[in-house]
Amino acid sequence: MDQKLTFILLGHTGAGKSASGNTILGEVLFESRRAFKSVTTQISEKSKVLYGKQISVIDTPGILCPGFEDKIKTYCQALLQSSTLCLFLVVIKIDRFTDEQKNAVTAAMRVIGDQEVSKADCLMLEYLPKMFGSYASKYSMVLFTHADQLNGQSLEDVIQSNEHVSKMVSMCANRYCVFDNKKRSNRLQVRSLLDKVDQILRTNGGHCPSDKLKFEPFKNKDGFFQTLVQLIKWLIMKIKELLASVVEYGFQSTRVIQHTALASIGMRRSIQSPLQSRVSPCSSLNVL
Ligand SMILES: Nc1nc2c(ncn2[C@@H]2O[C@H](COP(=O)(O)OP(=O)(O)O)[C@@H](O)[C@H]2O)c(=O)[nH]1
Ligand SMILES: [Mg+2]
Repeated sequence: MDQKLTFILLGHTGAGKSASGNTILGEVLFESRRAFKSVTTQISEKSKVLYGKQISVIDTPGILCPGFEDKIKTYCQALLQSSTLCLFLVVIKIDRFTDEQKNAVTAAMRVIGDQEVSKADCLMLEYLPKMFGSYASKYSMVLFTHADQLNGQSLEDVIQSNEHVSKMVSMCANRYCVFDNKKRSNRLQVRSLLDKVDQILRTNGGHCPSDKLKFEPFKNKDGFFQTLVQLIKWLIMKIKELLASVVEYGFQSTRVIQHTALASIGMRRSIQSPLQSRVSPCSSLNVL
């Protein structure tokens, strides 16, 4: 069986974390109901074998519940230290994106992020890139819930309609999934989530993020070869990471150049008189 995979659900109270945990595992294992305060009051883990994979889901209380952000962060850090392959799902209800939702997403990013930024510093999502560390950008995904409330709108439109949500999605390398938790029996939504996880693992070398190269003194020939294989795998993973960041850098630079070019064309147009703007670019060469 493949390596165990652990999903950690993070987000605001009522976002649909527990319901999504139940959808992933295909049965009601977490308590989920409508309430003003968090129904989930403890961090809890449930596991199951799904499609030949050992899957664990960690459900958390609403991240804005007093004291919970720090508890969840400590829990996640301990989990990462144990070399568990973890994937963070930032759960967002398809709804009006309120300030509270924004703060909950920001808090989730503080939990995932590996840079120390004070809470005061990152009350707004503008600060997210600063704290969104390499781990977070590789092993996190946005999970939208309440797909049944899309009312014919496309999810892409919903994402684009809010700059914070679209920023959030792009920080997760445009990885997102959507669940209708009222249709738990629709396993296609879970298959689609697992497919995206496979993509992440392929891109990031299928390694646990906290995977550190550990060298044991080799006692025999087998030990030597095992270490050699481990070293080669580690090198391949690092090369893939490097290539991925070069591609990402190239993509970002192209976008910046495009934007700058478009902006300068726009500026030139706006300072030209309407008469001038009708003159073809070649005519100015003719004058010269
Ligand atoms: N219609 C609909 N309701 C949902 C969906 N996901 C969750 N809910 C409901 O939203 C409420 C809060 O869900 P819950 O999982 O307890 O949220 P949590 O606080 O984030 O764990 C419950 O009444 C769920 O039945 C969904 O996809 N569609
Ligand atoms: Mg819950």
